[in-house]
Amino acid sequence: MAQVKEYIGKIKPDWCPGCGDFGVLNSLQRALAELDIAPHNVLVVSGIGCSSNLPGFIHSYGFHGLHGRSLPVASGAKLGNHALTVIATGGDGDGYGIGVGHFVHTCRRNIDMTYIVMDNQIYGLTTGQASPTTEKDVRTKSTPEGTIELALNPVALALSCGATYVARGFSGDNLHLAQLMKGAIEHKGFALVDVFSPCVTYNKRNTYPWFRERVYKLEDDQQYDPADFRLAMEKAFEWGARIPIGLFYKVERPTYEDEEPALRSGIPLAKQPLERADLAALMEDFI
Ligand SMILES: Cc1ncc(C[n+]2csc(CCOP(=O)(O)OP(=O)(O)O)c2C)c(N)n1
Ligand code: SF4
Repeated sequence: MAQVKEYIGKIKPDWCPGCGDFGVLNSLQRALAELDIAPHNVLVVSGIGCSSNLPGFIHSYGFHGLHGRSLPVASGAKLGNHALTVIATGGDGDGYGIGVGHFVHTCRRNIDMTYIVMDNQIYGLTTGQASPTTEKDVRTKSTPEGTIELALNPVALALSCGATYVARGFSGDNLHLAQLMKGAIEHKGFALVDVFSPCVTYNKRNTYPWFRERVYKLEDDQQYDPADFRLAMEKAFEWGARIPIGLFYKVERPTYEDEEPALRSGIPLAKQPLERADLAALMEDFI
């Protein structure tokens, strides 16, 4: 097994002291070390936000792109070299707001990669506006009289769009979160790990104590079956005095890479010889 220190980047995180994203970074480093995936075989891709700075703090390949665009970049990289372990990271504003269209389509494509969303229910980087997961009626800088819109439900959305591994963790429980991430990375297909990752500076509602009072682990109920789609959907909507974390759903289904003709040989595109496509035959077929 590799050492966690092998995945520590040269740049120290500049997150506010106590930010939940520290726990997410530590859990990801632990998961990669336990899986013994060498840093040069890992690519971490993000958009924009406090959370999206994560690729700069981990020792691996990294790409810090545009707001909301981590998933198309990650998908392109994965299809270009599907031997890589590709992990997209970011915030709830990045992934469930501006990037939500990409999220929907990446779920249904079932590309074999992991998406970790540091869900702090606020825009942190831009100093405290409401995000898609801010609960209804919550007052923020951009909603001084309370949010009018309903909060988006990331777990239910991922389930309904075809994601094949859907989990939720809490950055106040790093060991549990690391296990969920390990499962996501090992899973063959698109995996979402939504993480309650408190913004200690701008979200004074969804704090560590607020979550500690409410979260419970799905796996503590031995009857819970992560292969049961309906049950997963039911649990996705449980929110209030008790909020479930853990593995909601896991199913095996062919990945995009399995079904893409150009990858049938199993050889990554990046390593295939360049050949001219037979355009005449294609035109004959379609025009
Ligand atoms: C196209 C575009 N629109 C808006 C912004 C401004 N912006 C930067 S980060 C951000 C939201 C960050 O929130 P989130 O993704 O939840 O990440 P956090 O900072 O909370 O980790 C916004 C609106 C931008 N950079 N680009
Ligand atoms: S503003 Fe919030 S999300 Fe951003 S680093 Fe500080 S605590 Fe974390």
